[in-house]
Amino acid sequence: MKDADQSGHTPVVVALAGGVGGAKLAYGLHRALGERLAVVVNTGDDFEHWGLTVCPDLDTVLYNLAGLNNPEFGWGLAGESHAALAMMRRYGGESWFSLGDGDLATHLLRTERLRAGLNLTQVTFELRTALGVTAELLPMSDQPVRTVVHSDEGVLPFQRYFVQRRCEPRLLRLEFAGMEGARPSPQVLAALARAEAVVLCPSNPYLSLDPILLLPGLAERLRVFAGPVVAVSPIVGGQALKGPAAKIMAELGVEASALAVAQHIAGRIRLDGFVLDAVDAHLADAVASLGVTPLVTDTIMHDAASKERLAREVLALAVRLVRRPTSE
Ligand code: FO1
Repeated sequence: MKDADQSGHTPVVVALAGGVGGAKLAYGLHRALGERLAVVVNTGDDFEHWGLTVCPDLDTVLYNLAGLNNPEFGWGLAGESHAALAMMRRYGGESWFSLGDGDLATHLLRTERLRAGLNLTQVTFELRTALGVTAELLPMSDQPVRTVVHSDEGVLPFQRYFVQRRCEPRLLRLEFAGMEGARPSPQVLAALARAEAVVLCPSNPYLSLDPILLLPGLAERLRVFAGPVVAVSPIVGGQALKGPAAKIMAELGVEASALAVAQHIAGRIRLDGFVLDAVDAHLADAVASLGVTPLVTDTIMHDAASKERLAREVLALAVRLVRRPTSE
């Protein structure tokens, strides 16, 4: 990988991310790369709420990159008030999804701009620019894809399953409605054309990464991508650092382990490198037997310094994995 691009606007790393775990590494990558980073974000979690278009994963990455996120939850804004939510509750309206007052402004503006005819990529550009985020922030597609959970309690739209039902119903299978008609946006394809490495952030492989990787044409594009493709495990010691990944894997009949994550991703795309936590060091040989170079390190990101340190280790792995011409 070359050093910083002199033109100043060309991202050299494309990161694929979902919610909180992905946003943490995206923050570290942003500190390391500045505007040489493009983050492609899952939109399968998006939904309509209070008549507004809400994009939880996009907003989680946006707020993290801008340094505005709630440090406790990882999603939402720091120091939020909830006056609108309280009033909605008094009216007997929908109050299961905790929208803060500041966050509400994001959804109001996004919805207004979408209704004015902009697409989600254009609106997201406006939002991230206004918040001073210099990395490209790209929804995976401008066509709606909606994650639908088929569970033992019936069919649930994603946020109803995740937030309202706290992932309690047993997951039978996932559906990504609209996937067949969706395409990676031109900006995503342009970012990949400029990129020298692709990083899969430690996001839920089933809920957050699959919607991106299953976009028609995306896996094929990654297959011919010349640079290294590196992923970071969201599973540490058989547990998800955040969210229901381990529970979902068990329900899908897959052992919740970093190795299973590597196998899952390597089944979708060409994977060159995989970062797993020191507590999972015993799985490194099995990862290597998949033809994937393992890197064992501390993957827990608890502050800005640890996010940047992990990001720099991931980038160093990618540099090591740049494929040399066979004559060398
Ligand atoms: N997650 C919750 O568990 N409860 C909430 O009430 C909630 C509200 C919320 C509001 C805005 C936003 O951008 C995200 C929010 N999230 C909430 C997180 C989000 O729904 C999930 O973490 C992701 O969709 C999964 O990646």
